[in-house]
Amino acid sequence: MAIRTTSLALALACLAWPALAGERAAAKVACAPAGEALAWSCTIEVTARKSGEPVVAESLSVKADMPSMPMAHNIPPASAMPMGDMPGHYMATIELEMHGEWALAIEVDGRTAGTGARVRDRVIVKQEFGSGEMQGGHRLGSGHGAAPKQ
Ligand SMILES: [Cu+2]
Repeated sequence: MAIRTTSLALALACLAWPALAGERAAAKVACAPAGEALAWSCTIEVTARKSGEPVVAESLSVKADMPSMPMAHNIPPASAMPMGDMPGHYMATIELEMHGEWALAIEVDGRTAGTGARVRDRVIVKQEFGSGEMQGGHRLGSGHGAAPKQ
């Protein structure tokens, strides 16, 4: 019973969150092999969901986990660095432990480039990581519609 009450309180807190926090974030992620096995170099583009403005982050981290293997991996979050003078573009190197589908939890705290609205959010982006070349989460040169699941 106590657990039920807690989850209800959390659900209400989540509903109230966007109003308290200003704008929510959207993220686009593209990853390429970084040279070492299972290391990936990812570019992350963060925008405010409503206005579409780029988000200038004070902090931005990426935590990778495998949706199909809860508790199997515990990879520390990687911090992302801003890319040159492109507002809203960041770069992070993530080191995974195996191929397959990973969920990247992108935690961002910052402000939009134009109006300076506060953006503090957590965005989950799922990506398939394999040995082939990828773009936008899809394998290139694959004859099939979807990459095989493990
Ligand atoms: Cu795994």
